[in-house]
Formats: sequence, C-alpha cells, structure tokens
Amino acid sequence: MLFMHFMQLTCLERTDGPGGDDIFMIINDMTRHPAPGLTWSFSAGKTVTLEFFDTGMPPGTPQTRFTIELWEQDNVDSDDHLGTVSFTVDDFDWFDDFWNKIREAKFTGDGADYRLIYKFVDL
Ligand SMILES: [Ca+2]
Ligand SMILES: [Ca+2]
Repeated sequence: MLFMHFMQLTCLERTDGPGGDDIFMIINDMTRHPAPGLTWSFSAGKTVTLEFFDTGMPPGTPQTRFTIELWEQDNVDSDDHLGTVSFTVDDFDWFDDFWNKIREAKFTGDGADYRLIYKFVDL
C-alpha cells in the first residue's frame, strides 16, 4: 500500500501580520495534522520534524488524487489558507527513483513560504 511519509516542514517566510504562525495540515479533506485543537508554532527559519505517515492507497489505483492543504490558524478571524498541493501518483515518474526520492511541496499563500518534505513509501 502506498503511503506518504511526511518528513519535515520548514518555514522560510511566515504569513503577513503580527505574531507567530500556528500551522496545521489537512490531508485529502479528511485527516488533520497535528490532531484537532493542536497546531505547530512557526517563525521564519524554523523546521519541524514530522515523521508520520498518511493516505494509504491500494495498489492499482494510481489515478487516486492526493491533496495536502496547509493552513494558518487564527482565533479572531477565519484561518488563512496557505495553499493546496494536489496530484495523482501518475503525475510522477515511476522510473525516476519513485520510492526513495525526497520530494518537496511548496505553500506560498498569505505572504508565507513553507516547504514540506515527503516521500512515497510502500507499507
Ligand atoms: Ca493569520
Ligand atoms: Ca495565527
């Protein structure tokens, strides 16, 4: 079964406005990381090690679409959407070190610049 192994998230630029960023991810409109009610605190230059797996996909379904959303939580007004990365496994080259290649997703909404490092693993 194909899983995404989320490895680390780095903040190069935080969002516009005062204070730190309170970041969470939503995978496939469904799973929230960290758990509901929690966030990761970020300032520019900070990296958080993630080390979790998500989004199992049975073999033979390469058309399945993955989505990764990054959000910044605000308590007064609504949360800021920093971007959505969306792909199917067929968007990647199976012959280019598919299972071991370290991949990067970029989220640049609301003046921010976040880089998510992940890879595909067979579990
Ligand atoms: Ca905000
Ligand atoms: Ca905030």
